[in-house]
Amino acid sequence: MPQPDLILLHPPSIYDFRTKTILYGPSSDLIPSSPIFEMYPIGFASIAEYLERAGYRVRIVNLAVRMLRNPNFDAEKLIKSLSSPVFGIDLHWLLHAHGAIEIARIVKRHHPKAKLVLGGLSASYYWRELFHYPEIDYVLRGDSTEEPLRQLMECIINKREPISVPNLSWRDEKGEVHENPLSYVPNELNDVMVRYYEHTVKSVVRYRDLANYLPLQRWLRYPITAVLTCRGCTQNCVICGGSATAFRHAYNRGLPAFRTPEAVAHDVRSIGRITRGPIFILGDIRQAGEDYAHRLLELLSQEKPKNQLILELFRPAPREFLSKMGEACPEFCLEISPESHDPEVRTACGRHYSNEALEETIAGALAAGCVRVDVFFMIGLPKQTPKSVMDTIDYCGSLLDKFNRTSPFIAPISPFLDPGSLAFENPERYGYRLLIRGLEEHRQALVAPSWKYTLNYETEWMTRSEIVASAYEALLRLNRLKARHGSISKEMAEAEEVRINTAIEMLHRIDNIVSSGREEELPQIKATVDRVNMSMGGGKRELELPTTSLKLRPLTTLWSLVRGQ
Ligand code: B12
Ligand code: SF4
Repeated sequence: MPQPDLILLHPPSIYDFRTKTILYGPSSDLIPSSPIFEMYPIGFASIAEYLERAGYRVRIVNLAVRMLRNPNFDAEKLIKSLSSPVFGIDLHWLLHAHGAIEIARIVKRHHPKAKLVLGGLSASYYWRELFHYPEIDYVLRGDSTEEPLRQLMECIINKREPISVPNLSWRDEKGEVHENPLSYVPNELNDVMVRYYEHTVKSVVRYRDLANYLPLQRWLRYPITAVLTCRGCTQNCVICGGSATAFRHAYNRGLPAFRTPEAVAHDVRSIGRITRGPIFILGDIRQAGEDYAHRLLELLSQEKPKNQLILELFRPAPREFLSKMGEACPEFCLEISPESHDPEVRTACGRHYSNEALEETIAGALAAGCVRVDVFFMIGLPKQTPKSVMDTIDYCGSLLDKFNRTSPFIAPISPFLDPGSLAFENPERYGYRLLIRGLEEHRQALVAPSWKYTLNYETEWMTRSEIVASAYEALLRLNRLKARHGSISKEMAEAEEVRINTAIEMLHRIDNIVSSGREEELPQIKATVDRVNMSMGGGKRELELPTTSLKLRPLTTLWSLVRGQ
């Protein structure tokens, strides 16, 4: 097997999750990942494809998936066996802060001469603090690192100081840290994310290595994929670290950069060659304007993908537009996030629309053939009290009364309020109290025994304990509501009730252990805590769309498809 020039490693959220007793809570209940957050950033695939086009060999190793799939898998042994002049680790999501640094230490222990680069939004935000860890040689900042990384590779291989590599912070031979300007922020994305899905399949075949490329533990059973429409965002949701303001201030992006409708449609086509699983087109397709959205829908209707498409709306849409969605993507699924039933709370979050507009959109989507509208609410918002959370659940009941094929979901903002978000940067202004700010503090918080102690915030209206208690109460009530409406089966509702009640019991046990300082008792409850952590919650189960039996094409067929293009 050829030696790679760069190995990209995706860490588990917490490195030693298999030995520690930690109650993770519902943070990953509404995404396909487990609480170990094993999904690697899509940017890995884009970086790999771009660098290979420039003549470098790049390999992806998803350590988190390997560790989840096999309890005896020895991550350190694998890292030791790897050979490459450069290793990259993502610290895109802050909740990988523990795993990323521990993996960095292991890499340097076994490969002291290799160079180590970190990247991703959280690495960009915390780059200065990252240099407190002596293992880290480079941090590549910003949302677009393909070209800067190519330049850095060239410098490393030719043993040149990377003084002119944009977006790079680096440590020189004497240990001094330098900050190059964050100047590479492209407005066009035509040269990146080109055929990167095909490229990923090619790498799987070349390295005979499906295990390390899997984006999720359960991916072979439920091969959901995502297609990005842009980098950045037009919206300003107060709690989001990927908002327009966060991108401007923390990542130097003035305006979002959009992929062309043709590139997005191409991704849908190439994914269709690989799998029949659902495809999530990320971001409201109207962000770049109505013309863009109509062009994309036109291309999708020509494409006639066999995969079910999941589309997203950031705000309500008129019936005419929803009908176009239905014509272009028959049996599509729609996602919208009003955050709260209370328009005052919604407005405080930075979303400005009424419940009437929301309901008119749901009705329009269902009339247009949408098979399911998923409506997402959150806990831990500005102006939101515990009572307001329960009122949101009552509102979910009224949505279920009014509409078939509509699924409301609720989750707490957890474990972290995003760094870079308006609320994180100006907590008092939005009614937040930040309990943790720095990178090392977040790393330590991640290994606290329950998510109550990991939460990095509370609000003027809810303490940390109230956020946790409201979350479990809301989940219990919503589960019962759905069972009463027949939108989930009796068995599913019963299993979820048991799961939530066990989680509450474990939360109280952990509180007692912590308050009495008897941490040595934590291992006694590990088996139960792990069962709660790893059992699939009702929300995740419900969000899974039914898939046809042939979900993933055999690798040999995939290879010929990729080569034959
Ligand atoms: C798409 C998306 C998702 C997708 C992820 C798809 C994927 N596999 O990447 C889904 C819906 C699954 C998702 C889930 C989550 N997300 Co999200 N997501 C986004 C979103 C909307 C866009 C991200 C994007 O477009 N990236 C563009 C692609 C091309 O680039 P990229 O993957 O980021 O990689 C580039 C750079 O980051 C960098 N890079 C990344 N890694 C590395 C590594 C190295 C070595 C180098 C050099 C460079 C580098 O270079 C890449 C190429 O240029 C942003 C919001 C926003 N407007 O940006 C939130 C956002 C990134 N997500 C966020 C969060 C919190 C989450 C969750 C933790 C939420 C949760 N509790 O469930 C989970 C984590 C999932 C997991 N790991 O298992 C926060 C992150 C805040 C923070 N700093 O921690 C954001 C900012 C906003 C938000 N709240 O949604 N998310
Ligand atoms: S949460 Fe709001 S600001 Fe963040 S990516 Fe979604 S729409 Fe944009």
